[in-house]
Amino acid sequence: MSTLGVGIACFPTVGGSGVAASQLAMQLAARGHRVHVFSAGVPVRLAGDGPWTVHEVDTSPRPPSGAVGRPMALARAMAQVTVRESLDLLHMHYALPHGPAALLARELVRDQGRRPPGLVITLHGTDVTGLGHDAAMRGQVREAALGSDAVMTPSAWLRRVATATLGLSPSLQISVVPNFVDPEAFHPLDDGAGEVPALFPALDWSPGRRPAVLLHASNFRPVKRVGDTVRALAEVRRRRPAVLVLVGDGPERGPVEALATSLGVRDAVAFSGERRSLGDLFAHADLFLLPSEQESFGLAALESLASGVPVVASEVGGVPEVVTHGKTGWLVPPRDPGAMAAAALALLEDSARRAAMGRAARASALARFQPGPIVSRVEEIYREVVVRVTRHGPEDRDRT
Ligand code: GMT
Repeated sequence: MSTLGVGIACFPTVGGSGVAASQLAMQLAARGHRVHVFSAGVPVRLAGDGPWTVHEVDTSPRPPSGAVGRPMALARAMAQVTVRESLDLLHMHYALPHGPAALLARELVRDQGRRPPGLVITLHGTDVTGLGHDAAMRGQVREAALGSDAVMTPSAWLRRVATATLGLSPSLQISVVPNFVDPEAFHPLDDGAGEVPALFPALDWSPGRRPAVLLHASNFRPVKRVGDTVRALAEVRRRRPAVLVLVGDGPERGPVEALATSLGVRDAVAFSGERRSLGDLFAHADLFLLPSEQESFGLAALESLASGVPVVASEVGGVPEVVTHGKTGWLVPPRDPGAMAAAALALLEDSARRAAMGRAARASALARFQPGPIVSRVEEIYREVVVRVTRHGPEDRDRT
């Protein structure tokens, strides 16, 4: 089958949409497609030098929380590369600012008398659940979805919410394409506590005495409620030794550290910052905690499942499509660190059950979220778009 020229726009930072986009870029490049990534920097998870090209553009490095600046620089870069490299389509990850930039890029290409690229957009989460509720931004998100030739969401839950929040026609096709995980990069390990002890050198890590290791990874935005992992840790430590490794960075980093100090658990919390490679840290955790207020999918939870580590998560959004309550993890009400601690303690105190859940977690990740079939589904959508755009021009969607 012929290969495609694909432009991917995403955030370079550690958040799930940038990670998902980077993984897709790498998989597509490995399948021989010509991949061009547009981002404010080299995305953290775009591993090493591969057969892709990164275009560093002056644009938003992370999901915007307020008004979006003019997306002109990104639009110009995408239009230029589309023409120069004969790209077939542009795939936007997260609606703003990428969606409006792509619409503009398509016009710039058309103005040059060249064939405009197909536009594909993945709505990832807060672009709908946050921006979609802001009167000023909702219109832009809606325009981006309606102006695209294909729309994807990572969960069926987000598809429903996007349709309702953006006032889209129920007949508008939105394809559910879940996030995927590389089972080689995230896999179970059985060789002790890996690099975690070095994060807590004062503790006794000898077998039988080691503390339980709780892990959380995110972009530390308020929606992640990272403070609840610290509150849960404090509860767990009333009953047994435990530490918490916090991976990532973002606006809540300072307040979370202050909370750990005020709860008297600062020495039991390690902030490992943003990292390119996470697999070993995940595999050495006993439990992964995801106390989000809202979550369209929960890519970090999936990475934990692939690592054979059960997940204790809020029962919100698309999380139940990823974590099966009682089988691969435990779902608790959001904003309830006490419930999260109780679930964690129950699993930590029943090591046979936790081990069985860990095996089920890995099996579920392998059965449902391997890259192969999911990337093939994306390719299928791309090809449909290219055929449609070549035959009829960019889709003129029903704007009612
Ligand atoms: O919506 C966001 O917060 C941004 C995005 C990100 O960049 O972190 O995360 C979303 O996209 C991920 C990849 O599809 C999903 O795994 C996350 O669940 C989703 N975050 C939320 O819905 C809060």
